[in-house]
Amino acid sequence: LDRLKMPYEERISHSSNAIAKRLFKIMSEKKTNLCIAADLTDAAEILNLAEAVGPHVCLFKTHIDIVEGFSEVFVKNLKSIAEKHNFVLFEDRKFADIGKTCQLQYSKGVYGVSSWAPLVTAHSLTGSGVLEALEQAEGLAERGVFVLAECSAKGSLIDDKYVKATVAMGVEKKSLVTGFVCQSKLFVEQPGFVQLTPGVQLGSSGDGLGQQYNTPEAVMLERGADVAVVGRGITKASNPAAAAVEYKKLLWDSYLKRISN
Ligand code: 5IU
Repeated sequence: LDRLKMPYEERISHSSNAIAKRLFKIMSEKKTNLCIAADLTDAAEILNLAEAVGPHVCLFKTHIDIVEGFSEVFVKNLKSIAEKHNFVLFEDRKFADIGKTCQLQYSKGVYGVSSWAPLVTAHSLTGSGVLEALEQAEGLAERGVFVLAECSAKGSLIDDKYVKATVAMGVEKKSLVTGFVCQSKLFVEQPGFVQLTPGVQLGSSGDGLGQQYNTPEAVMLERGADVAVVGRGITKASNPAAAAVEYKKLLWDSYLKRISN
């Protein structure tokens, strides 16, 4: 079984996680494997971005703690745009504490992430108790976690042993784990898991703060991405909707090329 050769819709039956199944279905239906990193700090601008790029993305990735103007109404509006355009809200929280603390951070506090984001990220650093805790927390009935296995930043301290142990930990918890955030083909024989790869931008190799970029073709064809994350390549474009269409097309064409040969 090689996930890289398998169409997304065929992978639904290989997954044990409700959000991975939903994601594969959305990707096949909308013909997009683009995740937008909506790293804007103004709540109204985030909603405008969601309306503009919504038809072209499968995932809408937020860092809710950078938003100025957060409110219950903001969440309600974001949820309704997600429903209208059929994409999944994804809070990139990168949980990294002991399980109990992560559980509280996920479900309580100002943001109440577990009530509106079906998908979040977590580090494996503190062990599988984090996954256990996120699974048991109150919140949406269907939920998924992307476990962070590799980082796009220059000088990341993650080594090979950590990467292997992370994938093993995630595979053990397949009811909850949607997939892995990584930069290379780590689990080609596990078609039920999704590879999410950030660090994608055309015409730039980095941001001067450690971020390293690859092209859409490179992440899809050489690095094994299933879903590519694009932030500033779209948000800083003069026309974000047009940029989203361009990235969507390049990513989808690369996917079609990959499964056809
Ligand atoms: N992100 C990365 N690299 C990683 C991980 C997360 O860039 O290895 I893990 C996040 C950070 C940001 C988005 O929210 O993905 C990338 O945004 P740009 O395309 O603007 O660099």
